Amino acid sequence: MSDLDVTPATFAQPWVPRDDVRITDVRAIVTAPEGIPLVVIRIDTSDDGLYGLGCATFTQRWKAVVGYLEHVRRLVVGRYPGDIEDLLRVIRFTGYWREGPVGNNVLSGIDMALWDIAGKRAGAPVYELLGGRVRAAADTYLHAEGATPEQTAEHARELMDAGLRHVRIHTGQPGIGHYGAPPSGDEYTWAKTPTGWSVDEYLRRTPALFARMRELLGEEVELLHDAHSRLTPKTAVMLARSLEEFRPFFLEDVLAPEFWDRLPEVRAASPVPLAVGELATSATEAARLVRSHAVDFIRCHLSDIGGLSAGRRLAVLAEFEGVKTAWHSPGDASPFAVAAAVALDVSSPAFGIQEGHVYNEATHEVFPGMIDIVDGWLTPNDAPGWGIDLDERAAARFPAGLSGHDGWAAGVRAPDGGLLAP
Ligand code: GCO
Ligand code: MG
Repeated sequence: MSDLDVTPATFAQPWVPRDDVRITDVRAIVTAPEGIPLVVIRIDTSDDGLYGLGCATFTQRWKAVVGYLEHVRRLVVGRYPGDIEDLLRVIRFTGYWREGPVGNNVLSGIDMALWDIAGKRAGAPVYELLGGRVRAAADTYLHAEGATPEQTAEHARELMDAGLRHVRIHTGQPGIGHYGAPPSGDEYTWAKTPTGWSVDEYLRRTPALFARMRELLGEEVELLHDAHSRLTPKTAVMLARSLEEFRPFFLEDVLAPEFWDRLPEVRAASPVPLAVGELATSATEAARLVRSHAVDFIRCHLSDIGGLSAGRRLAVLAEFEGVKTAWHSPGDASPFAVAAAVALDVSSPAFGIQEGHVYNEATHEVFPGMIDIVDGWLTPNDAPGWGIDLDERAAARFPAGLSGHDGWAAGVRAPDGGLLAP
C-alpha cells in the first residue's frame, strides 16, 4: 500500500460511533515558563469550543516529540474522540516498533487530551470516569535540599511548617554535590574531575544525613531519598541497610534501568521500601517491575509510558500485587501530567504517595486552573475534564530552547573522570 492509497477511511474504526463529534485537529504547543521545555498536545473537535489537552513532555528531546506528531496526525483527525483505546492502539501498532519515550509522550499527550474531552462531554472530572474517589486528596512530598545536613533540615522544616508530612532529603558532598543538592563547597583536589561524584563519600554521607534529620526533625516526618540510578546492586544493599534504623518511607532509584532485574535481590536484603519506575519507557516494562516483585512503590513518569490509560492499568496491577503508586511529577511534567497523576491517586486503592513540584508564577499564567499543593495535599479539580486550560498567548511569551537538563547530565562524572548515570 503506498502513501497515495491511504485515505482517512484506512484508519477509521469498523463501527459507527454513537454520535457525530469528530477530531478536527491535533497539534503540539511547547512552552518553558520555568525554563524547562514543556510539551502539551491539544486536540480540537467539530463541537464548537470542545477541545482537550494532555502532557507530552520529554523535555530533553522535545523536538522529536513534535516531529513524531506529524506522523500521527492523519491517524486521529476525522476519528470519534470517545474511542480512546482504539485510537491508542492504532497509533501504537502503526508505528510497529512501539515502545520508547518519544512515541509514548505523543501517545500520552493524545491520551490525556482524549480523557479531557471525555470528561468535558460527560460534565465530570476525569477521576470520576475512572470510578470515582476512594480518598479525598493525595498526600504529597516535596524535596528538601541543602549544602549541609543542617541546611537540608532547615529547608525540610520550612516544608513541614507549610503542612508537608513527607519530605525527600538530599545533601551536598564535595564536587557537584549529590542529585538535587548543591555541593558542600570543597572539591577533590586529587581527582581527575575535582567536581566529581564519589560513591564512597555518598555511602558515608547519606546515613549521616538521615541520622541528623531524625535528631533535628524528630520521628514524625516521613523521610524519602533518591539515589538517582548511581549504585550497583551491592552498593544499593549497603545504602539500604545503613538507612534501616532511620525508617525511610522509601528509597528511590537505587539502580539504573539496565540493572532492574537485580532489584528483587536488593529488596530481599533490606526492609527499606524501594521506589522505582521513572525511567521506564513503556507500560510493559513498568508492569514487569510490579509483577517481578522488584518494587514497593511504582513511580513512572506517566507521559513516558503512554499517559493516563497506561497508568490506570499499572495502578490496577499494583493493587493486585500489593504494590503502591508514587507517580513521578517533577518540574519537567506539565500541569496536565500532575492532574492525571492526581486523578489516579484519588481513584486508586493502590495509592502510596505523590511527588510534588512548586511551579513558578509564570507557569500559573500559562496553565489557568492548574492544581497546587495545599497543606501537603494535592486535590483534583471538580470541573469537567482536567479543569485546566492552556493560555497560548501566555505560553508564547516563554519560548523553549534546547533542554538545560543535557548540561546537567553531562556534568555527572566520577572523580576519575568517568561519566555516570545522572
Ligand atoms: C525525581 C527525578 C527528576 C528527574 C528529572 C529528569 O525524582 O523527581 O529524579 O527530577 O531527574 O525528571 O528529567
Ligand atoms: Mg527520581
